[in-house]
This record gives sequence, structure tokens and C-alpha cells, in this order.
Amino acid sequence: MTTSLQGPAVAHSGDSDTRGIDSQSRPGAEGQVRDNGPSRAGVPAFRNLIGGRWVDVADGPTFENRNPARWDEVLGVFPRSTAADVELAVASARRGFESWRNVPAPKRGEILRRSGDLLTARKDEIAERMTREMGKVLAETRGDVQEAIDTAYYAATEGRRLFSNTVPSELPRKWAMAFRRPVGVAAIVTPWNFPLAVPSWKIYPALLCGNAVVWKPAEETPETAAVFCEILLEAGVHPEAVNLVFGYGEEAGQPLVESPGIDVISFTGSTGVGREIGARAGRQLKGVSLELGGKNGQLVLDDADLELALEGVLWGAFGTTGQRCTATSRLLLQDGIHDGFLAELERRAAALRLGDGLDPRSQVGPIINEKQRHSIHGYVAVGREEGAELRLGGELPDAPDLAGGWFYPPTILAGVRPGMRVEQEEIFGPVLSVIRVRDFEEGVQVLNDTQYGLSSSVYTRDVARAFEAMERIEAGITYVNSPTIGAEAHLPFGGVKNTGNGHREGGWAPYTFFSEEKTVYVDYSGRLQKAQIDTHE
Ligand code: UN1
Repeated sequence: MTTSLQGPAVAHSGDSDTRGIDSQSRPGAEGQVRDNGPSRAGVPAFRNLIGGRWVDVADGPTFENRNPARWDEVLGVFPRSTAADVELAVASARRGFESWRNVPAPKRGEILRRSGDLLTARKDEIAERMTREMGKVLAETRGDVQEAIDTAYYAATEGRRLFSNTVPSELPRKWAMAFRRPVGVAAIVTPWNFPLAVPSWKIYPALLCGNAVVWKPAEETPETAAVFCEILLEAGVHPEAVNLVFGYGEEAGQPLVESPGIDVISFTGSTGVGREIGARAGRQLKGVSLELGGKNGQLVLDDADLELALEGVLWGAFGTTGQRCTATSRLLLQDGIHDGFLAELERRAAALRLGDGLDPRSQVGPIINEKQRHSIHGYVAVGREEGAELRLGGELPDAPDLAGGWFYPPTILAGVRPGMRVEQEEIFGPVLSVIRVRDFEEGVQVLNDTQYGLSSSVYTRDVARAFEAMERIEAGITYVNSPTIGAEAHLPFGGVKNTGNGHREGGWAPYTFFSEEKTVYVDYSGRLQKAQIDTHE
């Protein structure tokens, strides 16, 4: 629908019925929902956001967004974009970049601050919509929104800083300085487990630096993406600087990262896909930031506050139903406390309440979809074949109220030995592998012995041990006496080894990624001065 690319941006009417949805495609509108599935009565149709307008895709196919807690509930239909749609979005972003880059950075910061205010005002509503499409419990989706709010407010302050260096020149009457310029158009490709927080880590720094973005969110959580973009536009971001294309990785994500109109790429997701994107970006000499898998461990030493360590592992392993890059996937227990700790952990994990994330009594929501649940269940079988002992969970729940969703219970595999697949591979579900370790030395060695290095945790009362752990654990993040999850928006976030390619999100780091430094020398001596050749005795 190219006509809707023209004219001024109309992104948000203020009418809650039309949020993120083209008003003509509201429920009941004839001929707008072009999907061949069963009856779509009452199901809103969403569109791509290109140049400040919600537009149809070129070919017209759609995909459904469903509630993982009640799979028969279709929340919306979304366009299945292809390369042609991506190109429209990139063309829009190129135009948007030329305007947005000229808005002074402090002003860009003010606009992003306003988007933080709008997120704050709509926090509960967005959290509820997010729980419906992603599954995690309301307290956690509120946290997800809060993380984006924190990131917005942090971005606003960077608008008045965004510094580079001015340093002395080695020659007289000469200034030497550097300043930051935006890179251009950023491709943002994000996962479903943090539908708002993770995109905000990328989109806010990209916009604050003066770039335009084209965002391809995960197909599992598209509605949150629509709401976020609507808020960015309402706050006053240039309508062509924020573009949103829905769809699948191969059909929309791949043409996006390969588009010649894209200058820089930021991706969070699996290590396999990250490698692919990194290789393609490398051939095209595009900057690329990759946040990939994890196999995070919590090490509990004999001298630890065991109650604290228990609460920590319950939250780290089973919060978000284990679907975090930072989830605690391995628990390393020192010999002396192993048996007692495991028994108590089993007891408490068994008491966690599975259920629809919208129900305030629920503590553990569903898995995102059937494929993911199948994969998790498969890992439990692999662990048992490898000789691990299933101590809890490991079976599909049969309670009638859980039958309609992709629930999977907190699962504990004990007797796991280093090198087993369940000890090495990212499972991305509520499955905890428990490993017995002799002492601190063995604990650090086992913690480090994976291809990943995102988060880690050590529980001890010994301050020397804590510092040893901080030094020696090979991970981007180490927590002392707290679980592997819970990163704050203003500190670096990212991992070593196969968890990424060296970049960090959070805090200041992404502002250096989404900008390029320009160096300027100003010689006001009135004569040719030769660096490295003219010397001044
Ligand atoms: C992720 O799992 O991709 O530290 C991000 C945490 C959250 C972010 C997780 N603040 O667990």
C-alpha cells in the first residue's frame, strides 16, 4: 500500500481500540484480514509500520499471534513480510535518518524521555498484553516494561553527554578532538523472551545517537513491538526513523540484515543464528552486535547462606520459566551441603505454582510454544539417557486447567556430570542440572568449562573466595550472593566466548556501538606543521 507511505505521519489516534492497529482493520472490517485460517471474528489485524503509517505487506500473507497459556486464543494476525516490505522500510529509514540526525542530541533525549513517561503511564496495560503473548507472569512482564523505562531515562541523560575526547595536540597552535556521529540505519532483530526490554537496549541507544531503525521483532511477540513503536512515535521520534516489519527470520530478518541500506546490525538470539548474521555482516563490513546463548551456573559453597542461595536458585532457574539468556541452568553444589540443599530445593520447587501468567497466583508461566516445549522435554530425556537422575518434574502436566497451554514443570536433574549435553547446551526452559563439586577450585573449573560465558553466580560468606570468583569466572556477569538473572539497565550486559562477539548492551557501551567517532584537527598556526616530523625542542 504505497500510498500510505506518503503524507504526514499519523501513528497514534489516542483511541485505545486502534493502538498499533490500522483503524480500518479493526474487528469487523470487511476484507482487511486476509488470512485463510478459520474464522477471524474479533481478531485484530496488525500491519507493518513504515514511515509513520501502518501499512499492508506486498504479498498479503499473515501469521497468527497466539497465547501460549491458551493456545486456542488468537491475539492478532500480523503481516508476514518479505524482502519487498523490508526494502520499503529501509528506504523510509534512510529518509528518516537524514532528518532525525539533525535533531540535536539533547532534544532527541527529551523525546526518548517522553517515551519513557508514556511507557510508565501504560505499564500495566502493556504488561498484560505482553503476558498474553509471551506467557511470563505479570510481575515479570511489569519488570520487562520497567527495564525499558529505565533504558529510556538513561538514554535521555546520554543526550546531554555523548562525549568523545578533546586532547592536546603534539604541535603548537593546533587542536585535536573527536566527536560522535550516527552510523546510519540500524537493523534491530530481537527475541521473544524480553519483548520490550531487550529491544529497548538497542533501539534507545540507536535513536539517541541519531540513527534510524528498522526493527524485526520475534514473530512470537509482535504485539508488544507494535505498542512500543506507537509510543516512540507519539513521543515525537521522527516518523521515518522508526520502522517495524513483522515476519519470520528467513523471510524478513535475512533480507533486512543483508540490505545495502543497512549500516549496522544488533541481534539477540541463538548462537547459531548469530553466527550466520555475523558472517553475512562481515562480508558486507557492517558493524554487528551479537548477544547469544548462555549456560549460566550458580555455585554454592559450603559456607554460604543456604536460605539465600535457595531463594536465588529458585528465582534464577524457574523465573521466566527458565526462558532467559541469563537463566540459571546449572547448579554447582559443594560436597558438604549437596544432599541437604538438593532435598530442600526439590521441596520448594515442587511447590511452585504453574499457571496462566495473568493469574496473580501463578509463579511459573507457560513455555512460548509447542516446538520449544518439545525441545525442553527432549533435553530431559537426553539427560536421563546420559545417566542423570530426574528428581523433579520432567513430565507434561495433566491438570485440566493447564491442558490448553504449553506448560512445563520446574525440573531438576541431579547427578549431572561435567560434559553431559544437559550440562553443556542451552535448554532455555525450567530445567536445572545439579552438579556435585569437591571444592571452590573444581566449582570454578566446571563453571568455566562451557562454550558460553554470559552470567554466573557464587554464594559464599568468604570475601576472599568472592573476589577470587569475580576474577576467575569466565563470564560477562558474575553475581555474588544473588542469582544469575537481574541485570540493571545502566551497567554493561553481555558475555564472553560464544555468547557474543565482544559487544555490550546496557549503560554507555551501546552508544559507542551506534556511533562512529570523527577526529578533527584544527591548525591555527598559519603554517604547515608536520606531525611526527617537526619537533619542538
Ligand atoms: C535475556 O535473558 O535475554 O538480567 C535478558 C536479566 C534481565 C535481562 C535478561 N534483566 O535477567
